[in-house]
Parts: sequence; C-alpha cells; structure tokens
Amino acid sequence: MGAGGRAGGRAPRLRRGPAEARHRGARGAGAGRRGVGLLEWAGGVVPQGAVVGAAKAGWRGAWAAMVAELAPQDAAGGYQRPAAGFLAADFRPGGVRGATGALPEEYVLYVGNACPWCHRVRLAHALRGLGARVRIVEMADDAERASRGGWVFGAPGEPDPLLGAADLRELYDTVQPGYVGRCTAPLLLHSPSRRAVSNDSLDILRFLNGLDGASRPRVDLFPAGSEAGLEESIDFVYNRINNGVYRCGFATSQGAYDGALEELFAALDATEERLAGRRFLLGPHLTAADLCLLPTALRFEAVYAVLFRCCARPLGAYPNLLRWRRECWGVEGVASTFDLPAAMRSYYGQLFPLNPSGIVPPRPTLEELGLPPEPPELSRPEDVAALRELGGGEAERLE
Ligand SMILES: N[C@@H](CCC(=O)N[C@@H](CS)C(=O)NCC(=O)O)C(=O)O
Repeated sequence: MGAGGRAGGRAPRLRRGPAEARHRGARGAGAGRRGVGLLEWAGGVVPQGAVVGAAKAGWRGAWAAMVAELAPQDAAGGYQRPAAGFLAADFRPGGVRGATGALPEEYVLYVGNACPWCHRVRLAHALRGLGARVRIVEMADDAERASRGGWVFGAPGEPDPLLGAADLRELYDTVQPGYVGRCTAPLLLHSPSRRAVSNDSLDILRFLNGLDGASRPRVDLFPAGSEAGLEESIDFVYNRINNGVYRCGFATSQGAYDGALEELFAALDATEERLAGRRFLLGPHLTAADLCLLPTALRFEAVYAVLFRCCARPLGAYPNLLRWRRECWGVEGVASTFDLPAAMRSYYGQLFPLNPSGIVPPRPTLEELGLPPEPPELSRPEDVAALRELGGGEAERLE
C-alpha cells in the first residue's frame, strides 16, 4: 500500500520530525487546496484520457493566445519580433535642429531595469558620462497598471516627471501623436521641444555616442575605421543572441524552439571562438558591439537558461565568454546599471504565460556568477573603450 492508503487496522504511532509535521500541517484536516477531484468523479462517466485531453487543449489554447499577444507568432509557432522603432528625421548624433545650445538635462531617457534593449543604452549613458545632459527616468513593468504595453511610472499615482503622463502609452500619445505601434522602452525624448527622438535602442546608442557634452574623454563606442566589422557584429549579436534567447522563450511549438535553441548555441559557440584571441568582440577596445551583447550575457543563467529554456549547454562551457563578461563588468559604471534580483522578479513575475505561478527562484546571485555588485578592481571606460580625437565638424549641431 502506498502513502495515503486507507488500509484497515491501527498504524503504529511514530514520532514525527519538524519537516514531516510541517508537511502534514500544510495538507492536514482538508485545509489545503486539492482541486475538485475531477478525475475521480468524472472518471466513472468519461474516460480519463478524454478529461485530461480536454483540459490540456483548453489550457493550451488559452496559453497560446496569451503568448501571441505578448510575442507575435509565425505559422510554425516561432516568435516574430515586431519591426524596429522610429527615429525623428531631424535628430542626429550631436544635436537637434533649432536647439540653441546645451541645456542641462536636455534629453530624457526612459528605461526599465529588466529590459535588455534599455540596458544597452544605459550602458552607453554611463560609459560616456552623460548624466548632466541626459536624465534617466526608470520605469516599472506592470501590465495591470499600464493602459497599454507594460511600462508605468514609479509608485501608483506617481506620474512621469517630465510630462506628468501616467504610463508610457500616455507619454507616446503626447510626444508622438498618431503613433500606432507598440509602446516600447527605451524611449529618448528631447525635453525643450517635448518631442520623441527615437524608440530604437540602436539608434539611441548611436545618438548618445555622438552627443556632445559627455564628462568622459571622448570614449567612442563606434570608432572610425571599424564601421563594417561593428555593424556586422551588432547585427549578429542582435539577430542570433539578443533576439535568439527570446525566440527560444517565446516559441510555441517544439520545432520552433528546437531551431531557435540550435541557432542560439551555434552563435554562442562562434562568439566563444571569436573571443579566444581577443579582449573584446572587436579587439583590444570595448565598443558598442560589447554593449549590445552584455545585457543578454548578464541575464543568461538567472533568466534565459531557466525561464526561456536556453539550456543546450551551461554557460560554464564558454570560458572566454565568461572572462569577457567579467572584464566588461569591471569597467567603472557598468555594475551600477543593473539590478539582477529586480530583473529576475520582473521576468518571472511579469511574463505570466511563461510562469503563471509568478514564483521567482532565489539564485543565482551576482556573486555566484563571479560578478560582485561592487567589483574590487575597476577599469576606466576611457582606458578600455576606443578613444577619439575631437574632430572638426563631428560635434557640430545641425542647423
Ligand atoms: N526594437 C526595440 C525593442 C524594444 C523592446 O522590445 N522593448 C520591450 C521591453 S524588453 C518593450 O518595451 N515591450 C513592451 C511592448 O511590447 O508592449 C529596441 O531595440 O529598442
């Protein structure tokens, strides 16, 4: 007779340890939730297979509909990332038509900690030392409070500090009237004109790199002479790795997941090989390509390997990648751009179709990943990023 059997006769009394007592307490006296006993009572009328099959089909249908809302799908159950965002035509790295000089906090950058696309622009902001010119507004992701999309401002009732919007959608409606796409973060605004500059992380990255007034010496994340290699590397990282993890996580069929997983790990293999003889992706200097890869690498074990099932191999199988990640983490300003426990709460708590219980695992911690929150030895951004001499027209404003 297995546990829980009701054989006749008196069972011998045993002394119970605390763990067992707790376990019995949780289920004792009918206090726990045990379901409605559907299989027991329906089993007499309908075959169990039919009950289980109907329950699975109903749940799967609701689940697939929810995932498709969150993450558009192709016919084969593969994730299709919506098209890229916008860039205002008259904004260019270095300035804006009609602007009359550098204002304090002339730009506002809206970001959320969990979002890897936001993270890359935050990194550029930190490394270039743009605090005096670009204000960062941190948003929270909470699809129940947001009127569309997931981003809201601060605590309930605390609006956007620039325009008083209640959530990101309201901000989009104000600064980009007629906009019909998804209200995504990051978003960069030009505060004097109350206009949107861009909602595309790569455009914003370029914009920040060209923005005058950085407190760092000219740390150049897009150094001249490496344009072709940089574009190729950023594209590769975006399609195969940044988006690759999402293609695994948001796949709704085995075939789509298998294909996405294989492509992701082939890309990690290639990156591992590339980093074998190099300090950073493009050579001795840290560039925008590294800033694009880092957000995904920092979330990998804690989020993507588990929640998105990116688990063909552990990241420990990639020693060069881990060495590169530690090196990037040790650049002054990088560690302060990311809160791993908060990102975990956000992914596990907000991606409801992937984790309906909302349960958040406690590990790994940054320390366990070899990334102390306050790295003991820091490299200066100007020592690891390519430096650029101030050239004639490059910092000029558009007229
Ligand atoms: N192409 C955009 C993608 C940004 C993006 O997908 N952001 C997500 C957060 S990780 C978002 O805001 N999603 C809200 C939504 O789709 O409603 C970029 O690179 O900036």
